[in-house]
Amino acid sequence: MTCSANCFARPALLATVLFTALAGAVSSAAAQTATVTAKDVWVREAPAGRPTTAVFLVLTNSGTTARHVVSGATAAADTLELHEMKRDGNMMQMSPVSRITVPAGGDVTLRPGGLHLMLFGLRKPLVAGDTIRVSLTLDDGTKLEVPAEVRAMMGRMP
Ligand SMILES: [Cu+2]
Repeated sequence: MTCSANCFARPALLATVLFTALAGAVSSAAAQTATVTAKDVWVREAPAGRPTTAVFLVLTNSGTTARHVVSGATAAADTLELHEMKRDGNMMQMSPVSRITVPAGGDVTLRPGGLHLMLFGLRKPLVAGDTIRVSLTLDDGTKLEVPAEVRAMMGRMP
């Protein structure tokens, strides 16, 4: 099924509100310890004039409860969205997702052609070798602050 960004907007918002309410109710008991860590964090370089790019990383959950990335931000761009890329017939199409799950005792890899963090409204060119800081918010309210190394990536989108 083909789906534009619009189909995601309302259910995603509702899910976020419900989930936030639930998380608030249980947060005092549940998640006092950060169990999710990030590694291999990088962002595709973006020359002057290019308004978007994407961040890739591996998230590992050492806990016994699945955790979900629900939002993110970076000073390097106006907006950060959680995205996935899927094959739709012969086309690769990307769309926003409301959250990215990090399974209990497991990991999830954000990579070109799959899940990624999409940056919109880049505030300056990103040059290979530079570092930007990315903040991710989990469903239990914890935040993950990680440096992302700017790397060149030829030929592939995003
Ligand atoms: Cu994207």
